[in-house]
Amino acid sequence: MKFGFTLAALALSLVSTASAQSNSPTLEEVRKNGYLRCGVSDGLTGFSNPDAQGNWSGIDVDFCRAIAAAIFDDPNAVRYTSTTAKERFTALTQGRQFEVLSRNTTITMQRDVSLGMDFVGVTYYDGQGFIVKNDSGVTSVDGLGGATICTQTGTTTELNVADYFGTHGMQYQILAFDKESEALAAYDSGRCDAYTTDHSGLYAARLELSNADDNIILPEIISKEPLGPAVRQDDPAWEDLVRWVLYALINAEELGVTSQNVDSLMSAANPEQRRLLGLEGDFGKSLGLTNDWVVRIVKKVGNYGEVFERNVGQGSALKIDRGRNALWTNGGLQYAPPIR
Ligand SMILES: N[C@@H](CCC(=O)N[C@@H](CS)C(=O)NCC(=O)O)C(=O)O
Repeated sequence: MKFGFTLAALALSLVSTASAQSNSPTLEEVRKNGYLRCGVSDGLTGFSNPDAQGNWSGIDVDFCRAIAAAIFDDPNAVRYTSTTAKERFTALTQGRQFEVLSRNTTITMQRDVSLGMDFVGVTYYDGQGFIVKNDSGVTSVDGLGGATICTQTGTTTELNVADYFGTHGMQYQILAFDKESEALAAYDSGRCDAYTTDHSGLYAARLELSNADDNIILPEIISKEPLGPAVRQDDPAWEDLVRWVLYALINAEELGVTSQNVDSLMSAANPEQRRLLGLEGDFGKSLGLTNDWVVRIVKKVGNYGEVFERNVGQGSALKIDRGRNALWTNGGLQYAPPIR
């Protein structure tokens, strides 16, 4: 009897410790290192871009900051590694250079199924577009027959051009570069008639050109580019953690929880808010975190809407509309399963 009681008391005390024991080797390694390693781009405004002091910002960066906030209560406990479009997947899988790839990466079947990694969800619904010079007189993609088009190696962008021009019986020539800066410089100097990439990337690219106003983004979107973070396939508990950080950001926006009001919601009566904020249930602990994991994320990084507006929306130089990235409750596609 006594032994049984002691065991029960021990079990109870284990359950009530600050954060549950994790069954994720990746989380254990991240904790031991004291920081998350995050694979990002070479520099893409709005997504992952370093300033002159080497401080990174962008949606993709904020996603890693949110994971670090959940684990360490410190969004700055992240080390960033730049990786090219071509090398990003092997850097994650074979190279094990980082625990999360958060680099404007399109989810495709081949990438998900054949490369030893899994995507956790969509951080940004994008599609491919084109930018051309005003004085070319081109106003739609139909006018690009026979054009030379600049883009980047190892991207879906290259493949979509082949599909689109092929199916529309249009001639074209691709000039592909390893780095975005090289592709853009080639377009800027007139070596190419058009530059093509994810539509969001065109907004960023336009700002880098010698005279932004001399260029227009064509109206057509020729592909689906659902962009999302990826992790290695060998640690399902880590994958769950990373996936639920994304869902937490989206759910926080849907439930009206912001960096500004999260403190005042700690006495909320709404059961959905209570579960999100760890006031009820053991959802954080089920991920190997503390139950206030979402409070940590939202306080330090904000909810999905705040992250979007700050980096690519009205609070940024890009001024991209929410469009498809609005919440499903506002006619968009952003939708996260419930915390319950
Ligand atoms: N989403 C596409 C394109 C990704 C891509 O590499 N885009 C370029 C142009 S927006 C880029 O990230 N450039 C910045 C860099 O290479 O660091 C993919 O996953 O293949």
